Amino acid sequence: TTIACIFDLDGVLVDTAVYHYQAWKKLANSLGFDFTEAQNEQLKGVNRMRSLDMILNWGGVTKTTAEKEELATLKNSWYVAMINKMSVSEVLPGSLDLLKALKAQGIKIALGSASKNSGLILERTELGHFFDAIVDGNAVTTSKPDPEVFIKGAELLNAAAADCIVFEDAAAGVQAAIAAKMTVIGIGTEENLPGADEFHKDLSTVTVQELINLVKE
Ligand code: B16
Ligand code: MG
Repeated sequence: TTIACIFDLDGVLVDTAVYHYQAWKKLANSLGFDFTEAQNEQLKGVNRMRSLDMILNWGGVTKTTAEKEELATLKNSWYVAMINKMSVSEVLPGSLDLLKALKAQGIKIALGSASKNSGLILERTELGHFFDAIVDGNAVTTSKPDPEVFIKGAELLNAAAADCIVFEDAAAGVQAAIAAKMTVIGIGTEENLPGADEFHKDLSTVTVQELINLVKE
């Protein structure tokens, strides 16, 4: 078997959750309510408009569609200003080594992210050249837990779902990978990521041989 790997971006390859948190908090505060880190956890893997809906709901605030578009644009402008200053130092432990090892063995690599800002993040962190295919929030119509993002990634890599391994840090993303009938490595704990096939704290403990064995099973 030849395996193919599909990586989530935020929380797996880079740590952008802190920037999402700061930008959403600023927006919530401007609307007169607070936003906690626990709430931010629930937004992982969830797309921008759906995240805004959840936040407005927590704050007990109702907005029109046009107002929501404006609020999402405002939050994104703050977020983009922060990720614009990102550097290679913000690549999470083990990411670079695993990507290099996969490349060295000729294993195909795709991105499967909900973010519409993946291009800028990959550029600032200098990870873009590793990917044979990029599927992000600009390329899909349905959000995780829908499997669309991973199914598109596999198609672009010319890989069968059964040969694909997804790396995910969000419950919605693990569910999406399961729905796509792929093997999924949870970056986090079994408690937070029910249904994943294996769990790792970060990519530093993942080996290519382990991935090949997982798919052969
Ligand atoms: P943007 P991932 C997701 O990225 C984040 O986990 C989630 O918190 C964020 O709301 C979403 O991207 C959309 O991001 O506003 O930049 O389009 O984890 O799927 O790589
Ligand atoms: Mg993620």
